[in-house]
Amino acid sequence: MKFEKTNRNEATHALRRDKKQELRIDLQRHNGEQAYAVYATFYIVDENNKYTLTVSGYNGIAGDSLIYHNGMRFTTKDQDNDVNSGVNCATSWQGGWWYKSCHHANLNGKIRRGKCVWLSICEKIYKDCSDIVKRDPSKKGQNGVYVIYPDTRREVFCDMTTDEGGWTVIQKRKDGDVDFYRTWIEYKNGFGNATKNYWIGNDAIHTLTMDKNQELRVDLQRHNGEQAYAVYTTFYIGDEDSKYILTVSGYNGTAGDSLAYHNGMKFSTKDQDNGRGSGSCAKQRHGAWWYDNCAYSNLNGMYAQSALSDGRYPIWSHWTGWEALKQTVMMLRYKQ
Ligand SMILES: [Ca+2]
Ligand SMILES: [Ca+2]
Repeated sequence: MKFEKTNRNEATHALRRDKKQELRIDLQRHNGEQAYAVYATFYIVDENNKYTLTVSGYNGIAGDSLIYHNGMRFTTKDQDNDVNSGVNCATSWQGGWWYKSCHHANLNGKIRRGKCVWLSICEKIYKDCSDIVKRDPSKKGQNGVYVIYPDTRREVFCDMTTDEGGWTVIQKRKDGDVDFYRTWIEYKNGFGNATKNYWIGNDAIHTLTMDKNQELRVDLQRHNGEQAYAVYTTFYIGDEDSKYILTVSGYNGTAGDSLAYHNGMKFSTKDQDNGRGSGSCAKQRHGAWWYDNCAYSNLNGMYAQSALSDGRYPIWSHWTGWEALKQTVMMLRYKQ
């Protein structure tokens, strides 16, 4: 189905009512270059709910400029439902759209040379590290810090070498410079710095995995230098309302499966205990994780400068018991 200029939102809603439609967007630049974006999930609700947009499962070469609009209501020049309190985005950008503050995509806007209607093309905006490699193959093999936009602007480390590269690092620990014993809101938004020690943020992990088509790789290193890894063919977490509930399965690797125990668990922090056991596992284990009662893995635990043994440290028990690990990396990649 073509996605043409239209104000027939009722028809669009009716078409999407069964929530089983995919969306394809075809774009052409003034210089003739073409690109496309496909979304596995696309539907809007009825007028009473201002035609709120649900979109996810991007694939393509145009970049994901629509995810910015996910969850937004429709705005026209005579009805301002955007989240920009200063202006009506429809008036400012001469269109009708699921404006936020205001847009990354603006396909109903006035099309003029030099006016950007799909930001990820105009400004080379990438959803994740696999999007970077796919759209810019020269980055293959170039490990480092990149800017991506899974939900909002984030600096992350991209592993562009391991198993063909394209991995978005969501957790990284190299030393004790950054304190990981933090609050719910800090884990929600992310903290640290992309070169050495950081957590990308639970909202970002949710957005990155919401199409349920990501694999997870965990790389671990002991203080004596030994390394091991675990790969999971299925990894996604729910949104904040679900307490970022974890779904993980399909283990393969050398480290053993220390996440299986945490499958189906909610995330807990020192100030929000969602674990099923009595007491706060986040406090007992000095970290933040999908604790049950309590943990077989604890990669956000207290950093140790040597191979001390205690459940409060960053551990992966199926590999080395309660031995504090020196380095950890958790990273995601879109499954082909
Ligand atoms: Ca407004
Ligand atoms: Ca508890």
